[in-house]
Amino acid sequence: MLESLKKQDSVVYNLVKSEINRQKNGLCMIPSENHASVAVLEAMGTPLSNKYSEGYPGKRYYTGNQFIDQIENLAIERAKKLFKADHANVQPNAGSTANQAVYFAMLNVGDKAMGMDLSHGGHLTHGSPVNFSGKLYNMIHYGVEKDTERINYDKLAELAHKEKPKMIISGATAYPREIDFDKFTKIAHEIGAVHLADVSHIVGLILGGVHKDCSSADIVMTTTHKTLRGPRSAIILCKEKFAKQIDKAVFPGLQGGPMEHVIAAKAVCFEEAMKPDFKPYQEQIKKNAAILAKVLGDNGIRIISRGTDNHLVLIDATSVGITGKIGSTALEEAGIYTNRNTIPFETRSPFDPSGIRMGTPSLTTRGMKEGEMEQAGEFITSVLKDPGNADLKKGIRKNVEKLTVEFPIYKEFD
Ligand code: DSN
Repeated sequence: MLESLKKQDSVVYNLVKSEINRQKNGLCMIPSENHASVAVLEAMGTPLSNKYSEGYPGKRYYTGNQFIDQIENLAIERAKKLFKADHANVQPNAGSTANQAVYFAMLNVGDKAMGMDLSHGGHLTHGSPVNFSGKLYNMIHYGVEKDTERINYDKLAELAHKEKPKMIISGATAYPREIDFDKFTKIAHEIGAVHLADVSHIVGLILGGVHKDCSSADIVMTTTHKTLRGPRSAIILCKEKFAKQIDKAVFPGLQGGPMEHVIAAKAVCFEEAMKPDFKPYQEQIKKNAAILAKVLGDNGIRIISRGTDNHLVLIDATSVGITGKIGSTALEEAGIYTNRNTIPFETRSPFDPSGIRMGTPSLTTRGMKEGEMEQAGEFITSVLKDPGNADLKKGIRKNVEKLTVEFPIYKEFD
């Protein structure tokens, strides 16, 4: 693979190759990342990228869409089957644009909606003041309890009944605990609100049956590249009564020509998620995260909410006397990729917060299991306890590389 690129543009080729090697030789532990299959990558690298297809299958504004229509219909049908959904829109380019489309469909500018606070684990698009969601809508926030660092559903219900938002958004990007989507639906419906479940992070776990289901939500949005292990993109699923509004909001409301090469790759990943090996993969992601949390916790690092129910572990780096930035930078130098993150009731700045977020989807894709997670946990602990020690980081980097050799990602790119 990549032979033509190599011949024609060695500058881009060399950079692409360096990135492939970085992924190969390191431990990619950013919980929102994964290694998609070669079939997914191949679908994206096709001449489908050349085609304009504004509109929807059977109702395009351009000719020549007979095969594109079949591809998009296939993606729609597979998404509906996989999620047991009434309706699927597979055109959103990213999670943010998908959430924009849902807001555009369901709310008027200035309307009240409710989402999880960013610093408690929510997403930028769930109402952060620096994001379109916080600028255009009247967003109120729920968070986690100070002692348990978990959502308190009674308090959430109380807030919803008091504020009466038109839409309640569930879902998070840095919440290590299970989310009870049925409780969100019940609370939303009690006040006549719509429940949007943003399941981007945990979608694979839900489909694999190792996380509570989200099908009671009126609208479900998910990115496709995290635990679902597809292309970098998103979809929206909804009850039939919202289908027209959602479709109109995506196109012509927000987007122009859909990226049909990515839609083809989404169709491929939906099929992969229906295969028998998907469930054991998701089970292993969760087991791996639990072991990682245990090793780090046993080594004296404070784990937010004292553990994890999903694919991610959020640690308080200040518990070992450093910041999230110092810790994640030191880990990067040792070949371990994580991200600095705020923790609930954060006292530091988002640029150099207290926390570090890490997860297991990518390592599990490589075939790593409990034993390797124990090793990773020990590597991480040594670096975080002595982040300025260059020799130590060099040594850990060597050990990381040794470990990764046993768990290759893509032989096609070697
Ligand atoms: N930026 C993604 C994450 O890392 O969780 C969410 O959009």
